[in-house]
Amino acid sequence: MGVLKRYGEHLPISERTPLVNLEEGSTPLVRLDRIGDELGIELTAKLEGCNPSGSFKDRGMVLAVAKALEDGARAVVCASTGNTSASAAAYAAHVGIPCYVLLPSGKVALGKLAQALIYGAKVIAVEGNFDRALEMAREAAAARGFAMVNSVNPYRIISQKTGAWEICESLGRAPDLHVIPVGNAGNISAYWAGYKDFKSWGKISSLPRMIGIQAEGAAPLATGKPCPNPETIATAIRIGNPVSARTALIAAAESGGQFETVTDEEILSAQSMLASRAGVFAEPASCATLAGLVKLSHAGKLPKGAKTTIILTGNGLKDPDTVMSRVGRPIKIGDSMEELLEALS
Ligand code: AN7
Repeated sequence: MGVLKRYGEHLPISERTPLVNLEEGSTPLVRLDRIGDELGIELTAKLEGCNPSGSFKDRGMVLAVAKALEDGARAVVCASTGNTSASAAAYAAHVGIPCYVLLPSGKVALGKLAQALIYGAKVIAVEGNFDRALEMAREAAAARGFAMVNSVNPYRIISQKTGAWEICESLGRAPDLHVIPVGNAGNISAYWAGYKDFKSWGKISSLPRMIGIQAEGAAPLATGKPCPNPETIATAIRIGNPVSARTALIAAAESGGQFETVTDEEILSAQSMLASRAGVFAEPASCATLAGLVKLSHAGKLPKGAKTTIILTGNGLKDPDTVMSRVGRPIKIGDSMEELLEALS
């Protein structure tokens, strides 16, 4: 069941809203016991890479596109570090309206670019970073009367709250620590709002501490300083001027949480750890969460036994390049059993 159906009563939909559905949401919440034991916490991961376009963006995009249709929009437009464009293109294709996406040229993972193109979006590579592309997309939306489907669109954030609701329903409570990668800062804002909803509806009694992880080279919230030239291997979160900075800072402050930075090296090492010790392959931005936990653990700042949920926002298959440049190669053999048995030893 897609999120509009599963959570329709809590979302701003009317009889006139088309119930767009790619069966997004209802993603697995997986226990990662081997890694959790090592860190001394009870660790679960929300596998948002299991969404139809392979990232959490689908949760919000489904409502944004449904509302665009309801409002009679002729097309949708977005700027993106990759996943928003893949998601927008998928939903636009599903409902049959044009999609225009602006990408920072040369800085989008291969799988995401392939997705936007195969779904049939018009893809425009901007010689500039994401922050500039977003400004241009907003102006273009206004100039052409297209629906803007970045997270400046309030429906995106509202519908992304469903992730928090699902976690609470799976755990029967909220986690103690909610750890999430932060780029444009919409998702951390959405999750915090979602947890607060569930508390105000009497469905949970405690709220998690919100821990936002940024890449060291793109960390305006963690450092409190503007970041005009963001740079990180985790291209999804290569963002210097987050649109939802204010609500993200409030989420961390209200919840007793914090922002933390991790280096590209720590991100890649966490990606390997997740894959090889949990069987979970997530894209670099998502792995910033585990990198952050490892860092906090080394600093002795991880409460023993804390129920901790990391949001693995995107599928590892979206970005094979960062993996292939550092893993081993297959062992090449001929077609003899002798060579095979030798290779197996
Ligand atoms: C895998 O696609 O901004 O803090 O344009 O793709 O809500 O921005 C993607 C962001 C984390 C950060 N993990 O979420 C885009 C885009 C992954 C992401 C984030 C993104 P926000």
